[in-house]
This record gives sequence, structure tokens and C-alpha cells, in this order.
Amino acid sequence: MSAQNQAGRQAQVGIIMGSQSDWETMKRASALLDELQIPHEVRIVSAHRTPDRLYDYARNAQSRGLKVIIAGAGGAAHLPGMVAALTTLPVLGVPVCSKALAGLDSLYSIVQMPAGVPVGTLAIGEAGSANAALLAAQILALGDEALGARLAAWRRAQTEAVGEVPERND
Ligand code: RP5
Repeated sequence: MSAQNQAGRQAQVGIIMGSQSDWETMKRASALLDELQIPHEVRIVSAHRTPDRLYDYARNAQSRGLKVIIAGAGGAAHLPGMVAALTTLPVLGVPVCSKALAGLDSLYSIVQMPAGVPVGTLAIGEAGSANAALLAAQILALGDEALGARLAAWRRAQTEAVGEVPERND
């Protein structure tokens, strides 16, 4: 079955996360993809609690029409690496800020992939989630001029929003 988002459009990006509790972080990626008009789907896929779902998702992602997978997980964060092992689609890993170790455990679990199975690892938490969406957009824009123009406009707006003098609120 092809990957369709809520509006019935072919999803180009799959955002997956290990738990409902990761949504607070991963919603940033989803919001940015919405802003850039990139159809995407969002799923909970846990390496530990739903291993069969992980296997099915990763194995079928490409044939379902997805082009990039963003995988967010915290703690012993095996999700991005396991997905990357099962597909040749680009996988972007977002280390979720864990309660026990403030996301360092998540970061180390995701970033230290042995040579041969890459995961593009982003920063811990919301910045990583946002940048994963932007990186996915940049990958897709290589073959989509209109998206490239939307991305350039997004960057321009970001630049224009930076004031030259700090507002003093003390
Ligand atoms: C990981 O365990 C998830 O990615 C999440 O970040 C972490 C904690 O999950 P919950 O106990 O909140 O469900 O699998």
C-alpha cells in the first residue's frame, strides 16, 4: 500500500518515533515539513516494543513511495540504526532528550554507527528535529525545483527575522 498522508497525498517523508512521548520533540519536524508543503506521514515504531512493525515499516518504505525517513528515539535508541539496516533510503536520526541522561545516551546510540550503515545524526532534541526536516527538504529539493524555491524563501525569511540590535527586556 502506498504511503499517503492525511490529505491523501503521496507521503515523501516518513517521520517515525519510538514512543508517544517522543511526539513533543518530533512534532517540530512535522510542523516544518507542513510549512514547506512536503507531504509526510507520522508513525510510532519502536525497536524494542514493536520490532515486527519496525521490520515491516523499514522493509516497505521505499516501495510505498517514501524518499527519506526521519527517526527519533531516546535512551537506548536503536530505532534509526535498525531502520537504516533494513533500507537504503536516507535515514536521519534525531536523539530525543532522555530524562536520565539528557539525551547523551540517545545521541551516542544513534551517532556511533559502524561503517557501512549510515544514519545522518542530528542534534539532541527540538533543534535536531527541526534540522532533520530541513535536511530532508534539502535532499528532496535536489529533484524538485519548486521545493528548492520554497526552501530558499524560508531561509531568506529566517535571515530577515534576525534583528541587528538586541531588544533590551531587563
Ligand atoms: C524509547 O524510549 C523512545 O524513543 C522514548 O524516547 C524512550 C522512552 O519511552 P517511553 O517510556 O516514554 O514510552 O524507546
